[in-house]
Amino acid sequence: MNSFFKIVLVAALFTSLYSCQKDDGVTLTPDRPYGEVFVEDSTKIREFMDSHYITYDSDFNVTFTQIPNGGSQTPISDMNELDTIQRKIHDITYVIYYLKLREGSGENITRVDSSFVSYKGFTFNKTTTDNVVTYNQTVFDEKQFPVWFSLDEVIRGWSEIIPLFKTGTYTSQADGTISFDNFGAGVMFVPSGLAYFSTGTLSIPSYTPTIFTFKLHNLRRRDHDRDKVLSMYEYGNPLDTDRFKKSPIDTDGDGRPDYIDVDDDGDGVLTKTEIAFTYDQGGVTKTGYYPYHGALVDDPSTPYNDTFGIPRKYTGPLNSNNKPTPLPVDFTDVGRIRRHLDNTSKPPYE
Ligand SMILES: [Ca+2]
Ligand SMILES: [Ca+2]
Ligand SMILES: [Ca+2]
Ligand SMILES: [Ca+2]
Repeated sequence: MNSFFKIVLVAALFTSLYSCQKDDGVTLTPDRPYGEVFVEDSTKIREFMDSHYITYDSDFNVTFTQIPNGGSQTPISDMNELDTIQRKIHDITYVIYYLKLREGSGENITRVDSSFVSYKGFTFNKTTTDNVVTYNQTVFDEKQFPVWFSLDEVIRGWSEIIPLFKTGTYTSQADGTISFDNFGAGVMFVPSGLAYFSTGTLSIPSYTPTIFTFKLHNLRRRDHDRDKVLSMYEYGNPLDTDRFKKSPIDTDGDGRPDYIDVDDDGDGVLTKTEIAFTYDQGGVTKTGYYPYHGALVDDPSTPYNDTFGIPRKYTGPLNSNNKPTPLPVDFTDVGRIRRHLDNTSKPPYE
């Protein structure tokens, strides 16, 4: 992960810990209310968008320039590419502005994947002298060459905005370098409550909104708990397109969401055991794992059926012995509930 974000995260953790200590003789200023700071940040962000325009080159390197007196440039606030999302966090509804300069032609990234991004982050400061308003921009971090970091480990503004974009394409050049194209590219205007808030950093004052330009070059799906089910499928019901706006599901209610729980249904059997199957390969018994979704067509070169995904949970009606009546195992219905997410299922399943 990018060291900058790591440092910021660690700093945020320490701050929240220390702010709870009242009896060590140190007087600490309590954090300001999130709602009050958000109103203040929103005003600053809107003033910036009203007074600046952007230009960018073919590689989506963006420049922000203050509109001169009488200038006819289109302010950011009037751009067609400007959009907002709303998120209920900290008991208030945040409105986050962002520019979708290009969505990207590749895969959708989720907030539990790793992203390969280049970016630039800056703060801005407005001063008024003799009725003349001047803005200073201060770049606090920049990566011209992409770096990896996981979207569940960075500031909240990133976790919310980056998944609105897609990756692009890349081609290897003869000299060993890789060129990226058609990637998602944008700008986000992050209220401090979804970034560094009271903590700030060495170069970002407390309660200061930040602006990031970014390009999403590539992604890597993660399996946080290594239970053989990708985190993007464990976060919530994949049929629910809004699932990443909600809290992650916790099937067994032990306080540990499924994507970081090795035994999702809490039945004492590891998820990776529950989704394992064995097959014969040249007289040798091997172990495979059902993918969340099976393949569309069976690959004849593999000794197992590739169209199988994680089977349906065991849910027959109770028989006279109070045991579930066996049902045919279903590996393909997209609406099926996966057995590793079912806290009533017990092995054996079939
Ligand atoms: Ca997993
Ligand atoms: Ca759990
Ligand atoms: Ca899990
Ligand atoms: Ca289990």
